[in-house]
Amino acid sequence: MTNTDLPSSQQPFVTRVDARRCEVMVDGEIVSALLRGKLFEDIGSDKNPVTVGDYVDLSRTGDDWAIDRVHERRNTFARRVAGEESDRRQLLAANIDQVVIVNSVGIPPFSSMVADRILATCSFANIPAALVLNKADKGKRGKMKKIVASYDNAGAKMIITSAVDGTGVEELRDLLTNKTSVLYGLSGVGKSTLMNRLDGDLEIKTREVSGSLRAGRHTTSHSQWYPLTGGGAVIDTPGVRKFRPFGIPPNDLRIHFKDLHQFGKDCDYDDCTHREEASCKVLEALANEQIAASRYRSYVAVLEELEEKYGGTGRIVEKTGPDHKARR
Ligand SMILES: Nc1nc2c(ncn2[C@@H]2O[C@H](COP(=O)(O)OP(=O)(O)O)[C@@H](O)[C@H]2O)c(=O)[nH]1
Ligand SMILES: [Mg+2]
Ligand SMILES: [Zn+2]
Repeated sequence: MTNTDLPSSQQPFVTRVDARRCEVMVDGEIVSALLRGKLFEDIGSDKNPVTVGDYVDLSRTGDDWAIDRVHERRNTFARRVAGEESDRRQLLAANIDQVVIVNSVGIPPFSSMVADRILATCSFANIPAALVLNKADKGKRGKMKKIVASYDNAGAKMIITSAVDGTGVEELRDLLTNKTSVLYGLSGVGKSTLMNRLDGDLEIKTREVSGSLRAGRHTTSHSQWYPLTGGGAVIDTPGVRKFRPFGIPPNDLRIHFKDLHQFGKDCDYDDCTHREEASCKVLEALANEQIAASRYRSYVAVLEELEEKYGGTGRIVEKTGPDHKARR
């Protein structure tokens, strides 16, 4: 992508969302804007009508700005809402170039379950994904090698970093420059430290951007857009341990575990779920250690979760939100 695709200074876009208010970048300045009630009328299965990265139309009511319309989205990064509202989709970001999943090999320990759920979600949403293994200064070599090997054919670039000794920081900067990236990772993996190491201005910028608008509010529970000095932007999202994919029909999950699918496409049954089926090529590859056991476990866990949600493997009962039509 080129610089011209970055958020233009003309079209306002959302940099942060709260319950009934947003922060919107308008000609290089952040303004606070209300969400008009009508935005909530046609949101389908979505929990939230507006997300970070959305391009919006604004209007003024007295001294206040309000969002009238959300432009058609190029893509969405989303998860299933937890608990009672689990039939709904929670948008985390829109119009992004990639998702960077940040993990730690120190404390907290690496979680393949978190990474794998997001990788499948990104594949489904057609968004490139990369994996960062941070705190390499604390990781054991053998353990890190094993993690890297388990993602060999999973369809994501992997970068090993340390915000302490600077390992991989240049490579990470290259990955992020001139793109809009979602940073996803559990609290404590080192996202903020990495960003500040990568971009010395970022801390100052975030403080500038926050100003009085955000006084007294918690920043950790919301997605937040930050510009990078070298071009591009990152969207910091609060990581949850149980990231539930939304909208993937159980039967389609197979193709979103790319390393499994490499073998699974040759299974005897087109709809092989790779569990008990006879002469299943995935089970064979698993036995031959051509597929990481952790990846297979993640696949089965997500598949069972989706089957429970959909009432079986084949039935499709939910639709994704109204992404593909512009809202009026
Ligand atoms: N040893 C080590 N500690 C790190 C590294 N990166 C971050 N930390 C520490 O991990 C803790 C959490 O970092 P923070 O950036 O707040 O994590 P976030 O919640 O993902 O934003 C802090 O105490 C950091 O100093 C790293 O590469 N190595
Ligand atoms: Mg942080
Ligand atoms: Zn199979």
